[in-house]
Amino acid sequence: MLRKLVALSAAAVLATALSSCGAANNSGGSTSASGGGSDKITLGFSQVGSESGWREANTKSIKESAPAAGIDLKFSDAQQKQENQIAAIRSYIQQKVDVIAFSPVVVTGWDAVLKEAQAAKIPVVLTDRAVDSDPSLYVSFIGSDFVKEGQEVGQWVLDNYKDASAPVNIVELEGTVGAAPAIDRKKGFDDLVKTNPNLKIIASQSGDFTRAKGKEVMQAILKANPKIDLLFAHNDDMGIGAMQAIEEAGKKPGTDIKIVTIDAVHDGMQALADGKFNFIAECSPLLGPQLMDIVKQIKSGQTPEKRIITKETTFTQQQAAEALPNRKY
Ligand code: GYE
Repeated sequence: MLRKLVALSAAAVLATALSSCGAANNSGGSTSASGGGSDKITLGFSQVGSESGWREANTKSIKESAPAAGIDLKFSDAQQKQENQIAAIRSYIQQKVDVIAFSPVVVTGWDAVLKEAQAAKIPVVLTDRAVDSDPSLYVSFIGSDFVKEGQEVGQWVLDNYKDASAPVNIVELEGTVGAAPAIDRKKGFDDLVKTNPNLKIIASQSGDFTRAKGKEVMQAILKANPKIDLLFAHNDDMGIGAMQAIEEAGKKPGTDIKIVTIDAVHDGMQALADGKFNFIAECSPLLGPQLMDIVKQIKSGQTPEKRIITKETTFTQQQAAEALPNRKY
């Protein structure tokens, strides 16, 4: 009996191995139909770009978790351009992938391509960032609550300046114009900070979520404003770019100008542990395993939850020093 079972399961393993071989050959050679008789799932993923440490960790998480889940991944990087993402999604529709997932660079302008995917009966999963399209056009949306992240930073500012008698001059470096995390983090932060009339946002400009832009924009803001007390950057990378601008202007980041950010990627956590940043609200990029689970649920006929919110925390300087050795990204 036992021997028979072993033989049976060995045959099953062999059959699976053969069929996934077939799938690998098919996906390598042609762009016509996916599957080709195999049941390996094909996922087409359109990434925003490679603008930040967060994005790098997010890409790594997706690229590693697909093969681990036995999913065939087609990946493309849109270089922060919506037209590239739309072209990538259209190409996945043509290739008849099983599921399409993407992290939308901006909130608006997705209706047409999402309707094309729906007409082709290809389910779409949003990761990380939201769209303003009708929710019936996608199956599920996994990612953070960006308003909450902005509020967490805003609350730190409220708490740390509650006794301020003189005006506190705040600079805000916003993310990519029209992107969900830029809109929501600004709302969460500004609405809280406005409740204390001593806290003044004297400049608020986009640094496109990159280090280079963060530095360039901060240089100009520093020239125009002799007194800046605090910088809120919508991500660590812009905070690090701005930190360099502050140092080059002869000021001490973390002391002369306090810096609060969002993400908690390695370089941001290092700056926080070093006393150059003052507070970070975490935004986890490790969405890969969850995305693969959802793809499998969809393919097995289950209905995944419509909105899955990532769990995250916040870090002070001391907490960053403690957490740094065990961080994965
Ligand atoms: O915070 C930033 C990245 O959409 C949550 O995009 C993501 C943001 C992240 O460029 O670093």
